[in-house]
Amino acid sequence: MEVNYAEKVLGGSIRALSRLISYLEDEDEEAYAVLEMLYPFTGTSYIIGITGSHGTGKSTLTGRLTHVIRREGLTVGIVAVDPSSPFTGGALLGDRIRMGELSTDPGVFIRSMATRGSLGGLARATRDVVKVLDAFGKDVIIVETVGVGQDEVDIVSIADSVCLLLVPGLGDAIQMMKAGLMEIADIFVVNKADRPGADQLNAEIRMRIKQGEQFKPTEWGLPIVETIAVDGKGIEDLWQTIKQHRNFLEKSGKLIERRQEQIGQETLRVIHEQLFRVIRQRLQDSGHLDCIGQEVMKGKHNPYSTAREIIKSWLPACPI
Ligand SMILES: Nc1nc2c(ncn2[C@@H]2O[C@H](COP(=O)(O)OP(=O)(O)O)[C@@H](O)[C@H]2O)c(=O)[nH]1
Ligand SMILES: [Mg+2]
Repeated sequence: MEVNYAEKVLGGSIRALSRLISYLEDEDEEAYAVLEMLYPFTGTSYIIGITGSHGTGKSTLTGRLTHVIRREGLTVGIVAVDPSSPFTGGALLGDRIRMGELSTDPGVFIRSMATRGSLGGLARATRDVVKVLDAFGKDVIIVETVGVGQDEVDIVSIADSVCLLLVPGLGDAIQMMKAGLMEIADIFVVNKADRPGADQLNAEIRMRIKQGEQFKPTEWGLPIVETIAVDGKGIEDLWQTIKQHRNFLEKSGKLIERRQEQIGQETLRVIHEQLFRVIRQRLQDSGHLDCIGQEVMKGKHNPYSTAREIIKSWLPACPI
């Protein structure tokens, strides 16, 4: 990476932007240095999380929402995360086709991301790409992610407003409650409202919100928006609701609070990643890693005591 990517990205080069993102996806050390240079230029984008089970209409809705936002003259960055789709998988292609008309709009930048090699790699890459798009100057960034099961992308740690999509007839609400996902929503979206059962789902969510309030009172009313994403119905409503949420966060000081918390968590994650990387490297280089198994098999140690000793040798002050 001999050219100055930071300067080019800040200058509006889409080519440099795409390349930098690829380097970040590959966990390139130099790309991280560029990210650091870009950091002072971040913080101005508004970040929307669109989450929900597979097939609930997230991509369709993201496309429609982008159209509505573009009509106001705002620029949009889209990061579509699908851990289940391989690099060239069908879902990726599907997203591209559905969002096809948007891809010719210079005010829209779309990036689809799939599973990366290392554990947590996708989560890190997603956050990094959002930061780069922020520095690039996108007014709004939409992150689409499957929020069910072992999803490694924690959308709450990325987004300012989280929209949770539910659809009638799937028993989805129950599933979401079990997964603790209802708690992360700022806005509930009942998509596929053209299907039977939308009213029932609406009532279920309302009940759930009421129950939740007993434990955690919230000043934000947790609105429910009904949409038919395929027809573009309710999307304008959704955008207005997102703007109201933004307004609420800004006026109450909660936007700053939320972002400060995210920065704290992000710093912890970087410490975790870097410490792990350094220790792994040293253990591999010194050949120590190969010996650990032998030692444990001989009955001298166990992985827990070994880990403790290693950490202690690195951080003598560490109380473990
Ligand atoms: N009937 C109906 N189908 C929809 C609606 N929104 C999306 N779909 C369809 O649901 C399927 C999955 O949509 P997609 O956007 O790929 O969902 P994702 O997996 O959550 O991104 C597609 O066939 C869409 O055309 C809707 O409001 N009503
Ligand atoms: Mg999708």
